[in-house]
Amino acid sequence: MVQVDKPLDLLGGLTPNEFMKNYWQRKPLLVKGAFKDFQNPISPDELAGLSLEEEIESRIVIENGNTPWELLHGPFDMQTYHNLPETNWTLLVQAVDQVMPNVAELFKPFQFLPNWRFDDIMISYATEGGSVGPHFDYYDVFLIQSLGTRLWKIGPPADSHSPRLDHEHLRLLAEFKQSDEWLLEPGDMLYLPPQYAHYGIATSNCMTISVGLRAPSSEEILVHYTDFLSQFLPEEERYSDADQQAISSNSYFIDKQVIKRLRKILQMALADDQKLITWFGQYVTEPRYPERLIGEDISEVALKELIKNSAIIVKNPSAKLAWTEYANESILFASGYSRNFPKPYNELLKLICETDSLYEGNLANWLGDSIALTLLTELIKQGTLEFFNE
Ligand SMILES: [Mn+2]
Repeated sequence: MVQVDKPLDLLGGLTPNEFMKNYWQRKPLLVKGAFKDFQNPISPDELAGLSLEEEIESRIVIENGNTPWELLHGPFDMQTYHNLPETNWTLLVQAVDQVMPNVAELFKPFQFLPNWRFDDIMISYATEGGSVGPHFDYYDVFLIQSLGTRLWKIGPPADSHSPRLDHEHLRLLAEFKQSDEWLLEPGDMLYLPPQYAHYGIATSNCMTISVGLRAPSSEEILVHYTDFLSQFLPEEERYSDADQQAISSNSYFIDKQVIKRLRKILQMALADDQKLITWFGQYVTEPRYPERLIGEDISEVALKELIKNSAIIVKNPSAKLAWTEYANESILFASGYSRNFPKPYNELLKLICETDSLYEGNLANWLGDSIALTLLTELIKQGTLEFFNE
């Protein structure tokens, strides 16, 4: 349980309630000393090491490269690092939470937010002067300073009409109007709502951890949901106009009745909340790197035996889970799939989503239950859950 009316150092003494009411999605919040005695979870060398790996998404931005704000895409090799200038470049590594459990721990202080809203933890290392330029993002972010110092210049919200520098990949603002300026030291945190212009400049070699959120765009929602719905729509369901009157003139004219008939089709299609929640849960639990969910073939009998012999089951760090209730049922979403259960299984669904590990102790009530055992087996086969190897 999160105590939502208890002041937190993380939020500069605000309670989660106050933060949500006054800052969330509204305005930036600087918190000096958000993390007391902050331990940097990853060294610059380790971060650079990750950027050499094939399956890890990384970028380097060089302010004065072959082009202004030159963007390089990983994986990199040692030669890349040898060729970099002394200063004014930044390395950015995506989804570090999925490969370093101690980085994934940084989601935990933010449990007062809906879990599905979290995307990934991106970590950047910048040499002195390093920056990715003045820009804005469409997502909320908590920027935690983990090493060295970075000066953050903040501007008013920008949008798709704001003038931008001509850059193929970076949303760089052509005009940056500064309204605030803050120097972040290790353990400090800056919360930025979507669209706020920001310009972070390393004032020494520094690292910043970005706990990033996501929010699907209206375009994404409409395109993906209607695509999901299409599987339930038979061909015979179509525009029909038995009430059409014979036309005496203006046969080329599209009259208002047509819009009414079209709207009715759309309203009928969009009225089903069960389909909407099912699509949404599947959509937001789709893994970013599905190839990392390996899955293991196992029988229910064998699984039960292993658990009784003290096997520990953990979530694959690339998997995503969520659950909900609809009408008389509960729904578990696991890495893009969903399955319905009778409501007495809520406790099990909650346990699977929330706990760090499943073992004989916390599964005791469920090991004799065939539905529960089938579910656990399926999640292991699918790769959302896996055996913990010490
Ligand atoms: Mn940004």
